[in-house]
Amino acid sequence: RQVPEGYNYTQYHPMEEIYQWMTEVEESNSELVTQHYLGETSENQTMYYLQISQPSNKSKKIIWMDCGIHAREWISPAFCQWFVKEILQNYKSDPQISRFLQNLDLYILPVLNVDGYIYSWEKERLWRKNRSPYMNATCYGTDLNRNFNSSWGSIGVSYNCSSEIFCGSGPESEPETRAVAQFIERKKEDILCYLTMHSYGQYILTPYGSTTEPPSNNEELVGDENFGLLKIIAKFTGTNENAVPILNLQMQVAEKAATALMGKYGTSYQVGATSLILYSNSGSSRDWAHMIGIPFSYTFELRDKGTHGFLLPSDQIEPTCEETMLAVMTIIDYVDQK
Ligand code: ING
Ligand code: ZN
Repeated sequence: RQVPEGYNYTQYHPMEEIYQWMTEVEESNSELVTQHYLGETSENQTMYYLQISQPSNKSKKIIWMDCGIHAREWISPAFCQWFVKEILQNYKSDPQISRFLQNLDLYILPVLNVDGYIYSWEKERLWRKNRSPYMNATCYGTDLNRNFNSSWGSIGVSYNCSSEIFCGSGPESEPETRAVAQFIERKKEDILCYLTMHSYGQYILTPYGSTTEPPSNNEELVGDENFGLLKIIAKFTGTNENAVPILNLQMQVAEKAATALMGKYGTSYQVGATSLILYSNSGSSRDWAHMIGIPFSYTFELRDKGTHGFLLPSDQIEPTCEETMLAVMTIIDYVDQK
């Protein structure tokens, strides 16, 4: 059964159709899906997220996934939609999905940067930022992935509003950033994992991007009693910070995810801390999410490695989403088992 009826998941869709899709997904799966208001963009568009929850009295943990923080990375919203479709089509028959839905709720924001996404469809295909005006509207757009309150403005950013990596006038200066940050902050005790989907480059990136310091060590990551297995790993890691990048739990889980992904079509992903394997940047949502205490936080850079770059042909949507699904399921499964 296609959900909703007739929707083509192997094409890119303009914002209007994605709005429509969200409404129809909710209508056709009202037992599982709720569409919620998240906030408003700088051009007064509405940001919605989908909550996928199986009814239960049990209190559940949360997996958060956002797509489309950067306008031109069209494969990212396509993946969020694919992910929702896969869950809805398979939750009854797939034991892995039905198991984790007993413990976890999924929160999915299909398009974070709505204004930018619309602009990339209508005006400038390679637009990246949001569309907020600066300097008496002489330049437009903040890089929302430089606008979070994690070492804001310190490295890998520009203060020039015409730059692609303009970090805004201050941490959370943009309404889109504030909408996400306020929501995550309110729910953070329950969020096990923060996933943010980008393209391109084929990476799974772990915190941090703003410093080469390792993320919270395994003992901190472990946190509570349920993380028993992880405690054993932590014992071996000890408190030696130099050992953390290799034995860090987030890294290990990401490696497992990359291996699962590769199993599908042989696509190779590199795993590591942003600041160590790429370059440093501050104000990213992934760093911020981990900084405020979310134990697992990842940036995905989906296909490809530069042949098509942001213009990934639509005939690659299906294989990209299929393989990425395996990686994401690996991560969810792991944080569920803890
Ligand atoms: N990449 C992300 C960006 O915000 C990133 C993540 C940061 C990658 C720093 C590498 C280095 O720039 C994309 N493609 O948006
Ligand atoms: Zn991006």
